[in-house]
Amino acid sequence: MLTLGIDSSTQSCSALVIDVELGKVVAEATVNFGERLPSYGAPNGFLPDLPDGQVQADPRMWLDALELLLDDLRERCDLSRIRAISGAAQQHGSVYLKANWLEKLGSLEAGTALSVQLEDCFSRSTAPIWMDTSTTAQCREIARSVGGDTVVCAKSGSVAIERFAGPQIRRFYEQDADGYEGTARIHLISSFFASLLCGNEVAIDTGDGAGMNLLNINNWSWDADLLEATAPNLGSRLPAVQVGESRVGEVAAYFVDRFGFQPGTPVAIFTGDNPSSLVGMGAARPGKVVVSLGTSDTFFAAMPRVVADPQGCGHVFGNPLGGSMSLQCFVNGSLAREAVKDRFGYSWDAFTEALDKTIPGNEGDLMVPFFRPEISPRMEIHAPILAGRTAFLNWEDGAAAVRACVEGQFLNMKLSTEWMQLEPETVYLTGGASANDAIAQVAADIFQARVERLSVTSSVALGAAMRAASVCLSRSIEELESHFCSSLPGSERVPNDCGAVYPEAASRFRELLRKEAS
Ligand code: ADP
Ligand code: XUL
Repeated sequence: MLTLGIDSSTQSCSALVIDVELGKVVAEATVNFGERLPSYGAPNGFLPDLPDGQVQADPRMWLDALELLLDDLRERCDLSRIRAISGAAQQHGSVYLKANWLEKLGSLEAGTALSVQLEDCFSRSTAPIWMDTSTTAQCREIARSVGGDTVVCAKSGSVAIERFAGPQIRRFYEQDADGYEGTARIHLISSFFASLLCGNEVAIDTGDGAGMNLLNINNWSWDADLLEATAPNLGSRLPAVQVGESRVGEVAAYFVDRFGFQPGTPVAIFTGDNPSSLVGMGAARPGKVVVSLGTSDTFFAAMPRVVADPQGCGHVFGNPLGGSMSLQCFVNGSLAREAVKDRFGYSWDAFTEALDKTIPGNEGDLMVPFFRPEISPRMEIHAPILAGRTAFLNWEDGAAAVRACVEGQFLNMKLSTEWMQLEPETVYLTGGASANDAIAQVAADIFQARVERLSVTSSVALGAAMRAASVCLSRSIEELESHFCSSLPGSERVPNDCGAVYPEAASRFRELLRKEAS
């Protein structure tokens, strides 16, 4: 019995097929946007260097990637054997569609690419994604109109925040009123994909929906005040909201004809990449802390009760298996590690060697590794802050720079997530950089916790395949976790006794942040 999980992330689109009965991964495929679709001019999955902090991507690139992905996958696996499908996407990105989308969706023809058939359906040619920081004014306007950020946070689980879809929608409405008027439907990337797959309008789930500043987390429905504060008649432009345990349709004829899926294959609602990873890491019930080292670094956990971040940087999202989850997102994740790596012309092996040959605390060389504006904490800077020896300050010591970057990232993560009141004994690592043992060791040392990695590395796609099995085929989550969420033997990292090194480094780090902010 096979199920398919799809993950449309920032830099790539991936798929995982699992055999639910045998407890095995059957096939995997991944399409990197920059490598496979260079004509979209998005080497890291978004259009570089747009003005005013805007970060956007062409949604047709995501459609082409989905088709390449399914073509690759069908070479490895008979897609007619798939019995259920679900998926996830990078959170917060919004897709703007005209009224003709609703007609086109139901009449897609297998002979022509999705990107071509849907070309006329976009009322906004590029979609803002989670890295966008252009909406500070709109965040203020929304907060002011509902009674302040405390109210926005109590309603939506987060203060009004730049990358969330609501402020992005408001900016579109303000800057292009005609474009907004011509928009019949606004989807999140996850619900856009689910709608395509079903050939029908599909709801937004509570996990991804909570990343919009529009959903009330107390009753999981659109909040009338937030809708009104964001843009006129917004409610009529949004899909419905449903919980993560919803079956939302059957695979559309387009995918049956084009890729050989079985007609009638059920589809479970899609969610955000982080909520999906929560499931894929076997962490959907409270007790585990997950750190994902992808394009963004994220720190998240299922929550027994909802607590809000007093700094206003953290979030509460719906947990796809019920209840809620807390999450903190760090923009300066993999791209910051890559910036240091590339500055010294290192490979990942050389980067790892640099970590191995330097010592905890980095002999005092410390970095606030923000190469682009950060959101946890909010800081409008474009270059890292350094403190330490002269060679380090002058970027002449590659090894020290590498350690300072990685230590700075985990010190910041530890300080920024104190509000969640979690003192993990084990941190579960996932995402592209989690395979790196030297990075995992720094995480263990700074959190003073065991670090484990799972055998399946693509936790977002795995979570989607598991949800498909649970929602559409009634398989128990406990059983799925026991098959798919076991630790990779030998991958555990145990913390070194670092004495007062990191508490002291954390105080110096906090001081550097304080000075920069003042
Ligand atoms: P996303 O899902 O956000 O698109 P991934 O979780 O797939 O991202 O992570 C991709 C990132 O992983 C790359 O940008 C790269 O920086 C990082 N990465 C890949 N291999 C290594 C490695 N050996 N060490 C550290 N980072 C790595
Ligand atoms: C979470 C966030 C990112 C994106 C992309 O709030 O903005 O983690 O989901 O991975």
